[in-house]
Amino acid sequence: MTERTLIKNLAAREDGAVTVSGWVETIRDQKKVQFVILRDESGSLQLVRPRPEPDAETGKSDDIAESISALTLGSFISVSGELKHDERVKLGGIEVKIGTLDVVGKALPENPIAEDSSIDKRLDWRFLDLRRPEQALVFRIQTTFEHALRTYWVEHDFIELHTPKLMASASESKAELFEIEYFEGKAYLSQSPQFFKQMAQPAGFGKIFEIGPAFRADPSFTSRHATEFTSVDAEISWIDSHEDVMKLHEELLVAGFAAVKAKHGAEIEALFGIELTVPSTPFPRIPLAEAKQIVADRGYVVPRADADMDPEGERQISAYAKETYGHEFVFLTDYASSIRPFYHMRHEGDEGLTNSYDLIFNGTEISTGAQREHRVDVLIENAKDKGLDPEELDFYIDFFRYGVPSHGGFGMGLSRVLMLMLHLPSIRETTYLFRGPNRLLP
Ligand code: AMO
Repeated sequence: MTERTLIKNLAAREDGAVTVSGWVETIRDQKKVQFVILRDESGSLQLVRPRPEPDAETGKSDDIAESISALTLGSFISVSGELKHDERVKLGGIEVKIGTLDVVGKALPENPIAEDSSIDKRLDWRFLDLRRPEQALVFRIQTTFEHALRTYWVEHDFIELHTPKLMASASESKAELFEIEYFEGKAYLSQSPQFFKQMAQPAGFGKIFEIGPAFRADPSFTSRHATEFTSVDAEISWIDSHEDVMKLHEELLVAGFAAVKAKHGAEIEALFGIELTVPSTPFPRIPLAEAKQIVADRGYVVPRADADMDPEGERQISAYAKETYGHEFVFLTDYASSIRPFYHMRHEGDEGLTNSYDLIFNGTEISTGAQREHRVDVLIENAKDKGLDPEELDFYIDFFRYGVPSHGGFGMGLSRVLMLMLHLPSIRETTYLFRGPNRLLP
């Protein structure tokens, strides 16, 4: 391992010998002094070297000066030298005087992307795009957020699962299913861990979670859809209704946001200009039908009365929740059974509605949750009602034939949460490597 000090730790060190490593951000190759701004994963630093008098015969400075002159932007270098605190240095009041310089990975001179390059071009060169400090921050935030969720789950006795991503059938809409060759037959890429997270309930696991990939053959090019995304899922037994799932969901988000704010609040403010709010509980809850009426009263009519909220409807109801409750989150509840999957439990005494919800955050849906139908005869009827062949779903329906507790859960898109948390325009900015209808590289 290269012995190196992270740039962020230099300020607290005393003057003296250090080794720093990173990539070249800028070079000022002056006659008398050479300056290099070095960046590593923790910050940036000024490197300096007075240029020795040129050789009388060759007119050249020494080897180090020559290699500084030959440096290209983006090259990875390792430098040993003398750390010096000096208030006059604008960049953090410290600099390192170059003693030795090792060019470990030389970059081609032309950077294929610039700050104003289109998102598509930036994604073509994602590894260079990710060198921007705000991009690295997105993934530090993601790490902290996931860690906080896991900590919550572990402290509350959840079991972590890794369900298979190769499936024999669809778990969500058949229209968004990727079919692949599987030896002599066909298989499908998992759209959601839905069936297998539910299976943990008759298995007696009680409470489970998974953070894993989900695939949707969705041909759209919106800012919120990917063909592969990371789904955050939880499923719990012994619930009375979807209200219990919403409570869990709130607590998890509070834990996640509190951890992100505590660790990255200042950086988020500096790099994204956002003061992160840890949501208060309970989040507002509005039945979908009422939400549509509220939106209509604001002058926007959701195109189809029997359909889900559309993106503009989501923005409008979110604006309403912000104005009325001062809240960035809002649960829309009691979706019509006509627009929900067969496995959502329907209202006792009103078959037309389900014990389900969508969670809207800053104008966009981030999650769907529900109480599941666990009574096998009702489940079969609901499947038939949706035009599904219960025989095709027999492996799933078997889960309910040998005893199962009441249960429910939710699925939440990780990149969407981050996009909306940081007010970024697209999940392309908050997905490490975005996958869409026309993007499989890099
Ligand atoms: P749903 O299909 O609503 O529900 O998906 C849950 C959440 O996953 C995210 N998501 C997506 N993110 C990026 N690109 C996509 N193409 C995409 N599709 C969905 C969204 C969405 O809210 N099985 C149920 C969940 C459950 O009931 O437990 C399900 O998958 O943030």
